[in-house]
Amino acid sequence: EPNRPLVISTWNHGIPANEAAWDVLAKEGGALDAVEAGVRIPEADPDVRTVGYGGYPDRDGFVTLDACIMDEREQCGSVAALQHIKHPISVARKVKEESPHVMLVGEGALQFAVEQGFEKEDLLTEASRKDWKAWKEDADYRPEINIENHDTIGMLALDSRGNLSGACTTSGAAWKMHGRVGDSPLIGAGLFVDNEVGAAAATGLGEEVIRTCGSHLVVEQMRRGDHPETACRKAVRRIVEKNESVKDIQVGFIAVDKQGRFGGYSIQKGFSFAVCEAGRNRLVDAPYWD
Ligand code: SD4
Repeated sequence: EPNRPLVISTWNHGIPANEAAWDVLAKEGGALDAVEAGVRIPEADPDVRTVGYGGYPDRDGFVTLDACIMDEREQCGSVAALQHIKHPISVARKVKEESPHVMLVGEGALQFAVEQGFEKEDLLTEASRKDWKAWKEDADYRPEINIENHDTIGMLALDSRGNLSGACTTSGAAWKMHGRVGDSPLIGAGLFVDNEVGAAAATGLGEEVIRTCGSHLVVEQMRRGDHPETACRKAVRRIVEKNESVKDIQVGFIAVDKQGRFGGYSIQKGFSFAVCEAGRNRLVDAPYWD
């Protein structure tokens, strides 16, 4: 018997996000609607400083958002370096459904969003502006591990019909260079779904996930028969092998397969993911390489 429906997402902000996704799944809604509804929760929450509204700006003070979404037909949509729109995941879905393209960036993505009826807003909250000002005092860019135990939200759902979808959304690395794009909006890096096999998502230092095609790698390992946790561990191992030292690098993966088995794995201690199955939502500490 496959274990479904099921939803899994990164970090402790995954708990309230899973609840919103579960509301959709429990009513026999589709995985795509579930993951969109789910990640919209941290996107709108000003206290989540790494996703959407209230997210940390880049080094020049601009909040620039990255997001992508992928469904059970392996159709996908993505936006990168998008400003002024609170729900980049919903713009990404519109790119998938209302444009002939997969990915829109920067000004063009904003233009498309406005055409689609999204409202332009100021996403830089007073709290994030203050932290940015404090950072500017010595402007030291050093990606920190597990900042406040949250980062990107990646979410994967298996619905009651057995279909898989995924979503990934972030404000990216705090104090990044203006124009920097991370792994989160890149299909195959921050997110990948193959409805015959499984789905995977990544969080952490995007540059490392991009250079290993992290989420695609996890799905391909599952295709070869690996359990989702083993598949995540092998993607972590690849990153570890490509770096002389991973002491200052954190990357975490989550994955779910077609049977509803799931798992996660990270380089460092401290990564957790939220799983909701049979209506029970809980936080799991991921195993790690160390
Ligand atoms: C990214 N994975 O943009 C995202 C989130 C992050 O440090 O800020 N990582 O790389």
